[in-house]
Amino acid sequence: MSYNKTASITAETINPKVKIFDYEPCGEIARHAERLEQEMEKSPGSRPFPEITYCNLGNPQALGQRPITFFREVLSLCDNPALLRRDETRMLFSPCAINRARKIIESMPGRNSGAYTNSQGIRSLREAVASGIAARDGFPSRPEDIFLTDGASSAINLSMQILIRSQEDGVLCPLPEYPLYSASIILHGGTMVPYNLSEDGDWGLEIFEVKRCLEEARIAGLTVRAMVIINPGNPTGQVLSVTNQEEIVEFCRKEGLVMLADEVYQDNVYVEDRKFHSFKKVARSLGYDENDISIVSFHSVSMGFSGECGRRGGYMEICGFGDDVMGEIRKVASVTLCPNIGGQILTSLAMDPPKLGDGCFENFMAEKEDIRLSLAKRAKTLAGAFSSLEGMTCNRVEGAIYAFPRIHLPAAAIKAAKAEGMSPDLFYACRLLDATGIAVVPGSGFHQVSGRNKATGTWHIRCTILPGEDKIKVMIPRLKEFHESFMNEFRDRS
Ligand code: DCS
Repeated sequence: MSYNKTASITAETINPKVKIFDYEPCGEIARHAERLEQEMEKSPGSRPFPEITYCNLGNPQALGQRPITFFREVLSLCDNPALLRRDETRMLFSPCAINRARKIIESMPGRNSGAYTNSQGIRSLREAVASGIAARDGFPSRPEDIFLTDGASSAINLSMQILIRSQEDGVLCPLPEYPLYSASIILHGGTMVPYNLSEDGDWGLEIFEVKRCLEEARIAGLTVRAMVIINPGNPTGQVLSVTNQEEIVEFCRKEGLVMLADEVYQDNVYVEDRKFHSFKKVARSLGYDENDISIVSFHSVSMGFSGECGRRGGYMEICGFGDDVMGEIRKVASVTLCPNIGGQILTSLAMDPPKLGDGCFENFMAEKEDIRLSLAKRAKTLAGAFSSLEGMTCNRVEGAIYAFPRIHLPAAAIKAAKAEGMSPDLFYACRLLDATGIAVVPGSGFHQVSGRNKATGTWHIRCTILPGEDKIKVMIPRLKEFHESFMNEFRDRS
């Protein structure tokens, strides 16, 4: 590869913040998997497995999840309104998709899906989202408070942009964390203040731990401005209890922290004894309104039953900021002109889906429930399979789309990893990929091992539960066979 050392930008002169962060779900293992895939294309049969199973990303449709018919029908009609004037359309599309598409087309600038829209998103689609939130929570929601965004990622970045003034500003984030947070905080010049989730307590959030981290950060001179909570959790898969959520709300309110509630997995809950409750609902149920607490909630069409992550749709709802601040946020949003229209449409459909009495309600519900039930089955099967392996323990996958088992690696494996200049979990993940074609993310990619973390020295992998049930059936014996041979190779022989 050629490069120019005298170029006006080099690895030495690039913005140093860019070099500090890493983003492991698309990192080392993903690159290695792609290399293997190319190699296998060139020489089929060169590896002892037929294909790469990409369990490193939460990418539902890449792993076989089918899109919801109603969503795709509405999207196609919005993109091709000429179809609405043709007779065949009534045979090919459901009447409720046709009606919804007509309504949406009416509200698009120039009745065209290729125009810039309001920077906050099309008003009628924000109304749909607000009405969906109100129906979900039983508390009002206003379209003025909704920003439609290109996935939750852009909303999270925008929040960091407006919150972080300097390195002295801190943001509390869970560990293990979803690494978008550390990346975004670093890029915006702030300081991440990690708090540990408790693996022994089903990855629950212990408020005394958060308090300890907040106090330490304040002593170190930081102004802690916000607290990130991911519920259901990534990579940890826990669903917080309402009591726990109430404690968190009380804590943020007393400490004057903005709550950044990442709720992108709200439709991915699999166990009977846990239910998703939005933080806004919990705060309102406690009697707190926007004068008492500021909450920014994030949601997305990437996960859940829609799984439309490549469409880049999502929203944030901002409650408890003054009008002047909202004006500044609108200005920041306007710099990128507008979120993409397909994502806006999908977000409105996911939050305001067909209702009982609409022609396609039954079909929509059947497709949605099919996906949820199958994911629940896969969550249980994979967590069970990991737990059954020697030296592995895996907490219940209550929600989200990942199993996060802990591996108790033999000392010889840790030594071998060091010799290769790798962290032990990366070493394990590389070996697993080479032997089975299964790509997972090493736990250290979620910064689960930090200097302050009492779990230092624990090793994990994150494996998505998204491969279809048939694929999982094939994956598990391969996983077992690999693990046994790995443990035999490195077994402590003291
Ligand atoms: N928040 C959480 C907790 C996430 O897990 C993700 C995606 C996002 C936000 C951003 O999603 P969108 O921008 O697509 O709405 N999680 C990635 C992951 O960990 N693997 O694949 C996707």
